[in-house]
Amino acid sequence: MQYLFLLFACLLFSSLTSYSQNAKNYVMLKPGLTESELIHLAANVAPSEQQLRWQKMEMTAFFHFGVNTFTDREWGEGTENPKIFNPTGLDARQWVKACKEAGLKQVIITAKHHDGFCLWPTKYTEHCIKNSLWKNGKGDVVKEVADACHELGVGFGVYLSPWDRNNPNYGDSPKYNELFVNELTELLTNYGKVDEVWFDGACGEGPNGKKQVYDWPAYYKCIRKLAPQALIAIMGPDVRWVGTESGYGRESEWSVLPIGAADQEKIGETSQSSVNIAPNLDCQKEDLGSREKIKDAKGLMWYPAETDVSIRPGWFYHTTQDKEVKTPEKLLDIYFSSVGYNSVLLLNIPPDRRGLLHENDVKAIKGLKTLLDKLYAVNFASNASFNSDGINAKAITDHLITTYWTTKKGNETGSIDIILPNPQTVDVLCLQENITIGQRIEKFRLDYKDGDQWKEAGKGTTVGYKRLVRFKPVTAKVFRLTIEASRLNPTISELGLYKSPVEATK
Ligand code: FUL
Repeated sequence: MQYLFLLFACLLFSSLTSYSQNAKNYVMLKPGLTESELIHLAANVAPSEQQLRWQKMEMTAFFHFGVNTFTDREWGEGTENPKIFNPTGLDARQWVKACKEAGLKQVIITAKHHDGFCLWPTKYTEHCIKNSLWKNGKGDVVKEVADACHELGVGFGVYLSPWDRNNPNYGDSPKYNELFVNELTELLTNYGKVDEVWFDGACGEGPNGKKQVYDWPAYYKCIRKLAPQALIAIMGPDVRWVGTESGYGRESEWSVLPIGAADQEKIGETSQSSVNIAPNLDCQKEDLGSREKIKDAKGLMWYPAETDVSIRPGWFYHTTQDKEVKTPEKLLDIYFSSVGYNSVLLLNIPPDRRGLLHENDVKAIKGLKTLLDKLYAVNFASNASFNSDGINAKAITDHLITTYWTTKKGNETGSIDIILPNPQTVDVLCLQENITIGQRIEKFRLDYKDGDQWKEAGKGTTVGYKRLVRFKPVTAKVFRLTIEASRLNPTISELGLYKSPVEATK
């Protein structure tokens, strides 16, 4: 049910922050553009440097940890006795190391969840770790996680819940906003480099509950100033919620989304050189960025999807769920439907009451890594020869995102024949576009030659940073990728033909 709150928040959300007007990650549209002019502009919107770094990580981790771990709850009320927070053998290095070994490139710790309990010794509330029994109140979980990340070369992010059920100032908007900026300031100044700030949209205050008006522009300003490298996710302008908490994103996933009239007005209220917005959109809609969706846009921005899902039924650790940890096979399926659907996976692995990732969870992420290593062990296209009506097909297996195959000027369709040295059995197609110059492909198909006949193996719509298509295993020597529709000359940076260790069920 929590996702409903995220949805609710997404619907309400629209705000401003600062970017350079020259940044390519958005464009404002003049009235009177033809459809083709608009589509070409859309095809040239590209990620910011931070967004590109983030997208390339593919898999990241969430650590939900706090008083709920000890009360066995998902949403604490803020009335907990801080003394209950007392992990018996906390080892944040174990968390980060296990993630790193599983291929997860960044972690996000719930520095404060809705209960308001802070996992760092903040000056601004007594509902925090300094009043816990753990390390006689001298501990700092945020520091231990940050230090482990910096030591092991893993990205570090913080989740700070705007909804705070403990703080007496919550609902007194200016006072709470000031407190929230103070909390952010502590997190962004005392823990070294922070790579992502994750703002949750949940708020369960009932109709007579406290109404807090969040000062998003002030929060963003603080982050941009203190951590310019950090992405602001979910209730923020850099990364959007994919719209589910199941681990399954959408097959047609555009990273370029429309900016509507209301958002455009807000842009007008800010300085010309430093504007940006998070569009007001319903993240759960099936289609967010097709031609139909962007045709009346007032602007366009790069706003990619993040797929958050827990490895267990709950976000926090509960002993009763030790046997409900997702299997490596299930996690692989999720990988195909998140990373493979042009999104970044944010996998929650909640530390237990000892302050460790549970053995079952570690085993599951290790298992996922083994499956991924098997999947990517051989790219059957890597020693193929290519025949194409376009340019530079040899770039599609060079592991570089910025070198790519494309079509001759003005051609929005094209094809590449992939001729393997020997017939091989494959059931996965991996495609990547050169998103550093934009997302363009709208429709593609993979065929294989069976005798004299071409037969379809798989097909899809959008590609973006990465698109994985699973199909029934086919054995062939000659394959053909056809780009059937694109917003501008299509690009393919990388192409892979693989055999999955687990066959698709559909
Ligand atoms: C939701 C929250 O209410 C859950 O507790 C969890 O933190 C999830 C990631 O976001 O909105």
